[in-house]
Amino acid sequence: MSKEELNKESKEENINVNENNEDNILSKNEKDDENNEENDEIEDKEEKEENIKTDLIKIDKEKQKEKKSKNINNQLTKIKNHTKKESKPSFYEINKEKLNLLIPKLFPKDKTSIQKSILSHIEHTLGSSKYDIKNSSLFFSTSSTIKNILLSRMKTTEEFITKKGAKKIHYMSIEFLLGRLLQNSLVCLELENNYKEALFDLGVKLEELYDEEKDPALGNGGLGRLAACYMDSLSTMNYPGYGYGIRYDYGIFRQVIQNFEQKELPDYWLKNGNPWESINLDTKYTIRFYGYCRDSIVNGKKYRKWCGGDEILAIPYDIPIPGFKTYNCNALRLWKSFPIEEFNFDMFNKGDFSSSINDKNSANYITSVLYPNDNSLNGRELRLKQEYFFCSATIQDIIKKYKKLKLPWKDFHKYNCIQLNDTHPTLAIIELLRILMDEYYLDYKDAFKIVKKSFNYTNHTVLPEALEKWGADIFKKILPRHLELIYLVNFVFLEEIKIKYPNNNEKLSKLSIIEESNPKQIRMANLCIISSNKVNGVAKIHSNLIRKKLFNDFYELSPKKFTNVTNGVTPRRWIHCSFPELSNLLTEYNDNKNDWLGELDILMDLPDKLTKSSKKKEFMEKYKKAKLCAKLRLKNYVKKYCDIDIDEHFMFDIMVKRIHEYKRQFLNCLYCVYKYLSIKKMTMEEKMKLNKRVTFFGGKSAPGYILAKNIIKLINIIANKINNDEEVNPYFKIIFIPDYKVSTAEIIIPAADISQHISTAGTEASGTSCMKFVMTGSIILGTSDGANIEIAEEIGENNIFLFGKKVDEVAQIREELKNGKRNYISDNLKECFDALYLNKFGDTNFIHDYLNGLQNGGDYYCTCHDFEEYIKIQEKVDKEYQDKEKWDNICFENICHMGFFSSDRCVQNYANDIWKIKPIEVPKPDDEN
Ligand code: NBG
Repeated sequence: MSKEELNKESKEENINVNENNEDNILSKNEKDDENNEENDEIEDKEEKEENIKTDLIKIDKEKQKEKKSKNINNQLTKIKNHTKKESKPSFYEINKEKLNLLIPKLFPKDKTSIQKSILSHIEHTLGSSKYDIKNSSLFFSTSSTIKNILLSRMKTTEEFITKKGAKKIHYMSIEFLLGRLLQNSLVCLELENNYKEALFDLGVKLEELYDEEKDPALGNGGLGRLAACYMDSLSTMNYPGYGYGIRYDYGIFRQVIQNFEQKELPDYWLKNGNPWESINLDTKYTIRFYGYCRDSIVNGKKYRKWCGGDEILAIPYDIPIPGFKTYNCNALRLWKSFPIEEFNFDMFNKGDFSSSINDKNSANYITSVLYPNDNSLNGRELRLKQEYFFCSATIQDIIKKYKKLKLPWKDFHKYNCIQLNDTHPTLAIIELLRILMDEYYLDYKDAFKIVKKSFNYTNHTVLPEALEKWGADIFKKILPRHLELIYLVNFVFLEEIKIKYPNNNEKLSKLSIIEESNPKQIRMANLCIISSNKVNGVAKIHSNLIRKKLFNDFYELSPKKFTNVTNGVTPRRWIHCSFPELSNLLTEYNDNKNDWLGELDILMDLPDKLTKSSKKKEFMEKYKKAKLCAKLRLKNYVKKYCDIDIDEHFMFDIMVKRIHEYKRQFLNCLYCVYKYLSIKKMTMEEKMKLNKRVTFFGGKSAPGYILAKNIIKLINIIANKINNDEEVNPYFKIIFIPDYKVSTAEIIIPAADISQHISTAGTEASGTSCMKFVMTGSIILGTSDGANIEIAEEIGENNIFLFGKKVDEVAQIREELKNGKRNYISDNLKECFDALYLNKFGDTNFIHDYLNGLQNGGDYYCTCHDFEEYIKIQEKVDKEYQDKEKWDNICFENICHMGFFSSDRCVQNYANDIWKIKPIEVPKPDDEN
């Protein structure tokens, strides 16, 4: 923009509108819109009138020149009225009667109609040849038959909840790790067996089609997967809710292991299309970046306006989210960025093709790639743009829907509740504030009241490196108006604090949204807490740490704001889909009813029922076989993808999660070193008594996280040595499974006998895979951290292997280390370190600096302090596994006591305590037969 234009733009604008008040939902801008529409109409009419006038005058001249203009005016009024009445009826109005008959019934249930429907999609949706039908097209067409059902249910659900005037929850998350959708959808619709049969009749195994689906891996780890589980449970529990996120073209990278190291490859999940989404071209929002702010005068009052800069479009892709055994089907709305104009034709015509598509490309970049970071911040400009992009689109969408209700602003929170899944969607707070103040002219006090009543914030980490902070300088450049508003929120808040704590600068600086560094930093969590109704942690211990440590000053200020909702996972995916043999068995012995999948607590009575009816033994025999199936599945997978043979009769010991220092894969790795060195020293007799074990690792490291990548390399080097040592490999093997993601988790988790969750106490906010492992029949070897603690409470301390320093002890050790106390290194640990220093497993020089650090006060995660206890508990595990019957029994009892960890319970907690929303059951839709 030229200087002149800028000056012209920045001149104060003088607008006159009627007195605005909060109850007046139509504000100036809207009135402007209406006025514009009215003006267009008037112009149209005027044009018509003009023509008619001329015609009439002609007639007049020819026939009755003496007639007065009065008559003409009469005529005109008539014609005017006539044009008004002539407005065209809508498509719906014309076809009202026919529509229900014409829209085909979309619910194929019997074998033939399922087959017909699939084949029709092959021919007509895909345009494939029936002479050469591949599994990939069968997958797409099968999914399309189901998507059709879900789409119409999704529309019915939306219409129904709008008609009922229900309050809705908008769940905002920058990640949704959905996993494959075909099987889950069939399970929800209770059509899995029907489809199995229909396809089998055509010579196709449904399971093979499941494998054709690419994982929509639009997340990093626990946070994104939790969002996906909550979407599933919201629909299942009939809560009116929407998910809002980003439709990345590239989700998390594909991990391959080359020369023992992680290599990242792009994973284009949309390569074969996505049968589940539908683009909604009727909905488009403009998103602005950069630009400047200026004053404008409305009704003699000064308002701010954000102008100039770049604009791009946000267009939604909707994915229907079915619930289990319900007609309710919510929508997950993922935004994709588009350029406002396709490309610059002028430049193209002048032959500058690459510049002509520059704008298009830079708009497309915004949603092209997911940042591959878990529990850490990547403070890049593009990431901030992604955050604002999806916040602005979401808030505009919520406002558009609310405006249709024609209700006053002050009631906004009675119809809408917005949950922030961590701080990444924080800008939604400021965006709502901005729109209310700058576009609807509410004053700050009223606008902020609405904001505060509408938002809630879930914290997912206490790790300082993961707490989002953004430099004020980058904000000023990209989001200048938002920066002004953040300063305003902070100013008003701190004024209140000054009254509450006079002359207390320390308090002010701790509570402030702004960290007074150079450049100034914006603390997103503080902004969230100040602007939210409720703040929650994700497990008891974590919520307490938030209250007592991380956000203690805020907690003291408003203790009631802080609450806990312990995480959970959906039993549909994590028991039924991932371990069908177990699921079918539980159903069989639950009087052939699978209601437990929708109400996990039902299983609580199963052990007693089996004992009473003397069926326990029979059941346990079948349970053993089911577990073997799961282990064989993993064995085959490992053979296929790692080319290593393993014995399914070994104990399967599994640790799969993102690689992170706090999760302590390194501790497990050291134990593997210790175990190897011990076996090497054993006599044959001693070896014969060993509990045979395969230790599995899996997980990705953030591409820039050097230490985590070194840990992956170390695991692979040690595994290579051990697996090729014939003195050791009959008793012990190590497998690193590459590219851990939702679909591989579904194969890996049910195969475990023991699973490891060994984070330093006080670091893992909750953890959710621990729940999946217990639900599918393995025992946890873990620390007193995150959800492990509550799992122990539910299943009993004797049914879990807990070890290691507790959270208070960790704090004490850290204090001592800080004060220069030497770290405790046991003889066993020293031996392991020495083996690594001497490169006994291969070249492990890359880890030597880390080892030096650990011994010299750098053991922040207490790996060395927990090592001896870890060895002891591992020995206990080996010993107890010898009594396989007892082991299986514990696993089964544990499965039956996991009801609390169903995500259905979680959404119920959120709904009752935080969102204050009620379930609304959608009746069977008209268009289903
Ligand atoms: C993760 C925690 C996990 C927790 C999930 C879901 C982030 C920032 N946090 O412990 O590390 O289970 O969130 O709550 O990814």
